[in-house]
Amino acid sequence: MPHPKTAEALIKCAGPIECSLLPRLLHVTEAAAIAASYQMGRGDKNYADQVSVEAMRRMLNCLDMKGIIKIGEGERDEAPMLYIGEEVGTGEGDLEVDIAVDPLEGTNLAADGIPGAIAVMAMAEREGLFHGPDIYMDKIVVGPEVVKYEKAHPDEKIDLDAPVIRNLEIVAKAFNRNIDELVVVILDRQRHKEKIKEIRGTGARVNLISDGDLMPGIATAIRGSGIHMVLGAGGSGEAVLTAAAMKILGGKMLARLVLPTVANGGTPEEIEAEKAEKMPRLETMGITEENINDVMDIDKLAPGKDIIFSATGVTPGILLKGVSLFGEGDARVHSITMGSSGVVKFTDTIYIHDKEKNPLRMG
Ligand code: VTB
Ligand code: MG
Ligand code: MG
Repeated sequence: MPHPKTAEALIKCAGPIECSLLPRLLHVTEAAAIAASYQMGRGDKNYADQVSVEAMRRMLNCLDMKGIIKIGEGERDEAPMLYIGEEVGTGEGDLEVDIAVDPLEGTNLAADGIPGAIAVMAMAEREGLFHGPDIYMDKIVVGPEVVKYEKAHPDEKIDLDAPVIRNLEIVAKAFNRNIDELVVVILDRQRHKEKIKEIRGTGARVNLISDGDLMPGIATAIRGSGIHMVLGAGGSGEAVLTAAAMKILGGKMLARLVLPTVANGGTPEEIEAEKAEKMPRLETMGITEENINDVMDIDKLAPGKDIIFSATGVTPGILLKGVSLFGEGDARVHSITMGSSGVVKFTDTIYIHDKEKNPLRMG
């Protein structure tokens, strides 16, 4: 019998998806990131996106599983590949998995060669990931320290609708520090103007970013990252991917669907037009005008018990380095992969075709 607290015990409690697919998931995001990296800084975000989608799809189709894309590149008629509902994998074996992908998260970042672009995906057993519509989610993301604090103080809970100061007070107490020592990450968007003012009003420090609030969300669950909270509305797919990682890492996340026209202050006509276009499809997913505003917690966003997650850096970011290219396809890539058992791997992979021409290198 292994000691219950050893890595051996963790590995043995991994579910079938984690056991069979976690090592392969790494290859999938690595391939997408390397493909994207050849397009880095070339100013063509659509092409960068396209090559990562193609690479991710090719790799996914090598995996022995019956996979269904639940969060993907869009509806079938607008996305030729990795569309919502697409079946991927060889179809061999017993594994039935639901899949969330963002082959190039931060297409602008990649196209402009600036930090924070990643290739990212998650998998779980059927119905293990919330598969909502491709709209926005408003969210709040914090790390496991806060979960621990809430357990000890049941009256003090992070609340999506509470004033930012209330939530930051809880985070400050959880970290045993002052609010002005905390950092909140939020997308730099007009729709967040008031929220940014409110955060600054608490004395907390703000990290405004142009794109890519998924890795900052994950960073809230990693001590030493210097990020304590992520707030604001962004893509719902990115939010579910964040939730998959936070479920594995034991963090907390609350989120609520919101139509982009509503979040971005559209006119009543624009809001009505978006509702008319999107509500019928939302209703087929059980989302109605009555429940669209419900707050979802991590168990609703990522209910799976056998979740796996992988992200590979395209350009350098807060947790991951970018891709380095050594010539003729040889590359070095940095990733984080993790699974529900509790394993978190930071990997530094080198792919070399010709060892004489490109001997293994330290950096
Ligand atoms: C966010 C952010 C993404 O889109 O989801 C954002 O995390 C939301 O879209 O990196 P808007 O640009 O409409 O605000 C990204 O910036 C790009 O996918
Ligand atoms: Mg995308
Ligand atoms: Mg994206």
